[in-house]
Amino acid sequence: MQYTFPTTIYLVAAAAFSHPAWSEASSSDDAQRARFEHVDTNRDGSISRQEFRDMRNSRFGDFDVDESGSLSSEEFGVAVKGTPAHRFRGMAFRRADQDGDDVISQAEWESMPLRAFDRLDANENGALDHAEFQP
Ligand SMILES: [Ca+2]
Ligand SMILES: [Ca+2]
Ligand SMILES: [Ca+2]
Repeated sequence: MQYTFPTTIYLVAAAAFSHPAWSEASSSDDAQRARFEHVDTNRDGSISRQEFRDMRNSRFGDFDVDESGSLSSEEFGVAVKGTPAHRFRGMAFRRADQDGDDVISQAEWESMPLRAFDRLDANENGALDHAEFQP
């Protein structure tokens, strides 16, 4: 099953961008700039790997709708709804659930690979500029 793992986890990570909180983002430059500045917490004009990770980690609470401290398969399904990952949500869930207790803990969520960052970092300098950050 290894062959589908990277793509699936990337899709799951990318799903973090499609949360309704940002869904009103139009294609306007202002909306794009606002998204970028939301993630660029130290305002240095680039998004570091850590800033990207912090952004993704902060989404956990949004997806944990029953505030149980973990994501059920249903919550995970909602988190990836409307994204290509939804089709593979069962496998993606089992991959992320490292200890096999049928929920995704915050630690498990935060340990998922940052494949979305790696894909967006076109020049591989470990940071995303405005052109690279196009969620
Ligand atoms: Ca920054
Ligand atoms: Ca939950
Ligand atoms: Ca688990």
